[in-house]
Amino acid sequence: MSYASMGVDFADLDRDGHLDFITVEMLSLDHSWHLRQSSPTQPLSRIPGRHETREEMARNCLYQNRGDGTYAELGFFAGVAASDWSWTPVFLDVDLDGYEDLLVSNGHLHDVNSRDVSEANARLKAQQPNAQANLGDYPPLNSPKRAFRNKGQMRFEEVSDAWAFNSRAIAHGMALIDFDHDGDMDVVMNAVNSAPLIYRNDSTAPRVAVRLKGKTPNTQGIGARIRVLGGAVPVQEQEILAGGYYLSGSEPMRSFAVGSSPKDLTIEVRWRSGAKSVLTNVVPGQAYEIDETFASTGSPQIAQTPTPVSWFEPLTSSLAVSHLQTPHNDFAAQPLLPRKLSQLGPGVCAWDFNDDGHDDLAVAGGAGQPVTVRLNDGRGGFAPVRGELPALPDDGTCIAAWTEADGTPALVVGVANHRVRDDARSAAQSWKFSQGSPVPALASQRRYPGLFRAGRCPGRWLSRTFRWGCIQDDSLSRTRVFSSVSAHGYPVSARRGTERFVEDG
Ligand SMILES: [Ca+2]
Ligand SMILES: [Ca+2]
Ligand SMILES: [Ca+2]
Ligand SMILES: [Ca+2]
Repeated sequence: MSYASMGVDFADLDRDGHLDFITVEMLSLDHSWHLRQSSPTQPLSRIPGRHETREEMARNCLYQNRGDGTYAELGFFAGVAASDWSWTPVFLDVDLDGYEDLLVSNGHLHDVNSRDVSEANARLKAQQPNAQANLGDYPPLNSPKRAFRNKGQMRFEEVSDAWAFNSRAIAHGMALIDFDHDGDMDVVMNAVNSAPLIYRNDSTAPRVAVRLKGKTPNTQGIGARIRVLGGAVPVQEQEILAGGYYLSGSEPMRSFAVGSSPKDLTIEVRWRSGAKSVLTNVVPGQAYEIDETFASTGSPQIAQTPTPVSWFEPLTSSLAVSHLQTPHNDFAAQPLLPRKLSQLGPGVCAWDFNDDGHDDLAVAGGAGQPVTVRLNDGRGGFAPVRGELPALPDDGTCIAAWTEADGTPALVVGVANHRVRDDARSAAQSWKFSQGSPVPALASQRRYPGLFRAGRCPGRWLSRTFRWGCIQDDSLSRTRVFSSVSAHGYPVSARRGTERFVEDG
């Protein structure tokens, strides 16, 4: 979730019938600004599954509706993670190709996220304890307004300059109005200490415009949903809103892309009362006003929550494995991390540690927690392994198992090195299994087929053992296959006896 969530807007960006949405923040698209700015806020310690402590990002977040009550956050993937100090995001199909594009108002009178100025103020305060920080010390933030064209499939390209939507006036509110009555929505924004910004939409693509005449008291049809079928894409749907943008409200009209060869162009309106209007043989290039008086009657629609189909039976309680998560502020040591790495969760792997034909489960622990091994009884039950494994000195990361040539199962666990850095400590711990019980593998016995280890961050801050790779034996496969194993704990996938690991220096 965006930390400040300055503004929000909704649209079905991929035309799959489900509303997607964006929350905007303050991350800059300008590289030098990006490096100078940061929020002074300390991050929350995230508790998995608790939404009130979910991770907060100093950037825009774009949520794709999966249609099952969950969302995928695609800000970086979509190319809309940064739009400077933003206020109002507006989804508007500017080029009328059937897909809503994104416009963002931004800027601020004072760039109070400037770490340069904050640092200078802190130095001054150290020299002159009575000195007061002055808001005027922070320079104005005259960022260009931002436009992003929807390329489809949840990808956007930044087109602020190409679309001449790049004024550096400080703008907060934004509203849509068809000023020139040509059926497309034009844009107006306030500009602090100067004249408002008015952008005429010069798209020439075919369109139809729709206004609603609702029954009293909802005469503008607020909340009604308008669908256009047979236009530039099979179905377009928009809702008439009241307000919704930062201190701004738009004209209650909607514009739809017709495309070059419309087929059976139809407008459907689902009114808040449940009534429905259907208009067929719609002609492109026209503005339609649809009157609720002539709509067919109906009942208000109640959103149905899909009932999930259960394909699995949860066995979590029989595992009796709880992850120990000790809060840690990764950003204190590495302020440029995009997100925390200390809460990725442990690796897991399945292997038959007692050679009874049933794969057992091993889970790497958090800092201060041992690796947990559960033996599978083949009937859905899991029992603790005999013997104890010691607590890990830092977060367990990846975990992998194999069976040695003499038939002895072995287990290796990566150990992170970011809470208390100790470069002398081993980056991995390993055990062999004797009749299903773990026995520490002494250094002299560590006959890893080879282990490749790698850090996750450049430099020394969070080095070592966040990712491993498996390199298959040349002599067997004649090809090298590098398979990365992330800290999320994807198990190493290799046939018994064929896996070979290579350890870096
Ligand atoms: Ca969608
Ligand atoms: Ca578009
Ligand atoms: Ca217009
Ligand atoms: Ca077993």
